[in-house]
Formats: sequence, structure tokens, C-alpha cells
Amino acid sequence: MSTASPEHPTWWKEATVYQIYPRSFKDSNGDGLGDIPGIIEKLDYLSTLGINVIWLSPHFDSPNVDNGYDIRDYRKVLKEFGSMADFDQLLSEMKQREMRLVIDLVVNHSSDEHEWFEQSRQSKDNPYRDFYIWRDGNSDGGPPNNYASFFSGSAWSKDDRTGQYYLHYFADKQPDLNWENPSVREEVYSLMKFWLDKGVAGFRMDVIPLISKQPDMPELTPEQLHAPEYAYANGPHLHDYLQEMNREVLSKYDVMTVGEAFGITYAETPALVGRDRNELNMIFHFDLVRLDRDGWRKTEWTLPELKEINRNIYEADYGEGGWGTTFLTNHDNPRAVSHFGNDSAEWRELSAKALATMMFTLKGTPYVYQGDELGMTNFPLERIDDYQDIEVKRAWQEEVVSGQVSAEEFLESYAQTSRDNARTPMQWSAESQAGFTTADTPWFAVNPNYRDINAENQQDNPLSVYHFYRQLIALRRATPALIYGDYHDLAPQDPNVYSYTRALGDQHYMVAINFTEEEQEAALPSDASVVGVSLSNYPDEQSPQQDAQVIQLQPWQAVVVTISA
Ligand code: TEU
Ligand code: CA
Repeated sequence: MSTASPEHPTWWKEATVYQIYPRSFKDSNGDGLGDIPGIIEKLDYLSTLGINVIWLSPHFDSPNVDNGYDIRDYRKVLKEFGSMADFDQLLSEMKQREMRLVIDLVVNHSSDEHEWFEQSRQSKDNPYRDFYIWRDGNSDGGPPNNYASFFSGSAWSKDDRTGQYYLHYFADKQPDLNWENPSVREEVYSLMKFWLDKGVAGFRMDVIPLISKQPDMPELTPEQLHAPEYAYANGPHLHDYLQEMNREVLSKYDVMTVGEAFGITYAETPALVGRDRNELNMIFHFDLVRLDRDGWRKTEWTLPELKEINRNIYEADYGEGGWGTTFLTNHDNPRAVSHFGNDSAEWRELSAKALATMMFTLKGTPYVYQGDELGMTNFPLERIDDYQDIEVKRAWQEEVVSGQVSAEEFLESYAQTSRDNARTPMQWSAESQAGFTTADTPWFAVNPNYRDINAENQQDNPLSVYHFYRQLIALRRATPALIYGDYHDLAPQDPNVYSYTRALGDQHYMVAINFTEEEQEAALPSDASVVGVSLSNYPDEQSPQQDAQVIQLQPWQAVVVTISA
């Protein structure tokens, strides 16, 4: 069998990325917080899984109002996570295992405790004043405009020292940097080089479309206030800044970049990832993980909607020779199996495997969020005191304490959507605190289901979710059609089954996934028949037969088969 050679093959297209949220990954010293030595302890676990790139959520010095997405010193490791020597050791241990490290670049904003901001707020003529965005209040002395913060309330806070307001799209302790100031951009490029020169292999760029602000920052309309990210994103200089960053920094290293494309429409996508643009390698679109959200409210979703999102993403990402990502959750979203699968005891493993089959056989570089390879589930969040996340706590004040929304309605939605669901400690074993820490109280409670769901028992069980991930990762790595092949949705309107082909040269694969608890069928393309089965989440006797022209699917069954052209 011959295989057509893919256009522009690259290591980061073939990679499997694993996201580590360091405070919840592994605690090595018993203080209840994960840390870098803890990550080093688990590198063999990750390399056995087949991971070759790690994306590390922020590891920098920070007062942690937003768990590290508020950076106080971009060149320093958070002391609870370890030292710079620990970081260097992480890099060298990863290198020995042929793994690469991608770090988080959070430069839309810094912490208000960053030296730049401490200077900036001193006086209007401080040399750092223009590192941030300061404005006078409106004629009533209120905020300069009606911009809203993503963490509730106004996006402006008044600073008594000079009587002016500063802009913060997130918490008041996360002031937005002023990218129009060339000195800000130079500082950012310099800190990027600092980490690249140590050997990091790229960046995940936090809310990167927000760095260029709209000229004059006009008032938002009520519709814009409903989803302000679209009004904030994509300011007129975004592409200039990214191209400059590429010229000054990225083009000098063999690295990958992935932008968190908060507020980016499909139409705007090619300008960011198009092959000749020299901006970003790929972006995270939020349409899929947010398909059942209306503001903070949880809504319903259907399979045809999900397929349509993928079609739109592919057109946008690949239209001009770009590349994309595939992911079902991250540290800002609920657990994949609880969100898109069925996390009841009966269906959890099968549906987690079915979702993984989709993730690794769709187009784009796959990003596994820590614990998803075990089919970890949402946390039973019941009372407001069960939450840690600043986003929820502030929304509670704005919505419930103010009397606009009932506590019940609020808690019912957030229990399903909260970012905290993904932030509970990794479940390593059935030991106390899931083997995450020897402390009596970890920073966040361990999910009570850890005795059933943990890495140790899954590593010992060849039928576990963990081993299914291993197989999928190995299959994708060995199969150019699953990485570079064309995608064709076989039944866009089917509400129960997701079936599609991936083809490259004369390699033809078909994937069929049953998203229900009932038996279903998937039709092959006309004239095609099954040649062989590459993978199924059911035992062999329930896999499709050779020559079959229709695939019978058990509840939550997922299969990857080779087919005749
Ligand atoms: O997230 C921005 C974002 O996409 C949103 O999910 C955000 O978390 C919020 O839910 C909007 O309502 C990035 C980081 O991933 C997130 O952890 C940070 O809190 C945020 O930026 C600020 O740095
Ligand atoms: Ca620790």
C-alpha cells in the first residue's frame, strides 16, 4: 500500500500534547500543592502514555488570585512550585525522554504586584505609566466606559494615588498591559527569549486576541456586553504585533505556538494561522467546548451542532494552509466525560473511550488535559463554599447576592460548567488523597471517586481508559492518514452517530462513534466495505466484520476501521 506524502509535515502536527495544571498534578513535598519535582516524578508515566509535548500552565511567581494567570515576575518560578534549578532539571529530564516543553505566555495582563505596575501606579509621569492603560473617569466620576470584566463588574478600577482608572479585562489584580507601547513589546520579546534560550519549545498564548485594544474603546452595546470577548478581541494591531513577535523572536527558534483564540470568529481565523501569515501555528477555538453555554448558563447540545462546528473550524483553520487543534477540555472547562459523555458508573469508561476516539482521529494536534486519560469526572460541587475559582465567586456576588438569580439556578448551572471541575487533584492511586499529596488537606479537595478512578489501577488493567488512550496515541502516530488525511463527514445530520473518513493517498480510514446508550448503525461510503479493524472500545467479537457495508454499533461503541476506497 502506498501513501501519498503529506504537505509540510512538522513535529508539532504529529505530536500529542498533554496539559499540566501544576498545582493539581503531583505534590512532592507534602504542602498540598503540586510542584515541579512532582512533574519530574511522573514523566515516565507520561512518556509511557505516548506524550511527547507538555503544555505547562503558568509556573511563574504570582500572588495567585487566578491560579498563576496573574504573573508577578515573568523570570521567576513560583516558589511553591520549586526553584529555577528544578525547572532546568525538568527540561533536561524531558529532553532525555525526547519530550518538549511548551509554557504559558500570559501577556495580555500581568499581576498588579508586578514591578511594572507598582511603578506605573505611582504617578502620571512615572516611566512605567504607559505600560498599562489609564484613563480619567467619566463626567460623573464613574468608570471611563461600560467595559465589563470577565470576572464580573466593571473592567476599570480607580487607583487613588492618581485618581485615574486602569483597565483589567479579568480581575482587578490583573491589569491589562498596553501593547501600543513599544517598550512593553520589547519586554515581552525579551522574556520569551529568556525561556526559549533555556530550551522551551514554544508557547500557549493566553487570550492573545485581546492584546490589541479597540481605538478609543467605544461603549459596548447590550449585545456586545453579552459576549464582550468578540468586542475586545482582534483590535487593529493584533496582526502587526504577532508578526513582529514572529520576526523578533519565534522565527529564530524551532518552536510551536498555540493561541487561545478567545473572541475570534471563523472569518478572522485564517489571518492568524494561515501558512504565509507568520503569526501562530494553531489556535484553540472555543465553539465546541462552549456549544451548550449561554453566558454562564448551561444549555443543551446536539451532535449535528458539534459536527457543524468541526466543519466550520476545519474550513477556517486549514483553508489557507494552516493547522488546528483538537481538545475536549482544559483547566477552564468541565471534564470531557461529564460534559460530552455519560459519567455514570455504567457508561463512564465506554463513553470516555468513545470521546477519546473522536479526539485522536479528528483533524488537528490533540491536547489531552491531565486526568482525562483516566476518564476523571466532574467534582460534586454543591455549595458555593465548595468552589475555589475567582470567576464563580465574583459571579455569585453579582448574580445571587444581588438578588438577580436564585442560588439554586446558579449552582445547578455552575456545577456542570465550572472551571473547578477540572482543577481537582490528579487521582494517582487509591491511597489517601488519591496519592496526590501526603498533606491532610490538599489545596482543592480530591474527587471522592478516586478509589475507583485512579492511575495505578488503570495502569494495571489493559482494558482501562488509560490503556485505550495509549493505543489511540500510538495508532495516530503511526498513521499519516489520521494526522494529515482529508476529513469527510459521512452523516452530518445523524443525531446519534458521528461517522467520518480520513484519507491520504490510498489509505482510507473510517471512524464511527455511537453517542447514545442504544444500539445504532453507521453506513459506509457507497461501494466501500470494511477491510480491517484498527481499534474498538468493545471486545473483538463485537467489532465490525470484514466486508461489512454497515457498521453495527453497541451503546457508546467507537471503532476505527480501514475501508476499501
Ligand atoms: O482564559 C480565558 C478564557 O477563555 C475564559 O475561559 C475565562 O477563563 C473565563 O471563563 C471567561 O468567562 C484564560 C485562562 O485560560 C484562564 O485560566 C484565565 O483565568 C484567563 O485567561 C485570564 O488569564
Ligand atoms: Ca508541593
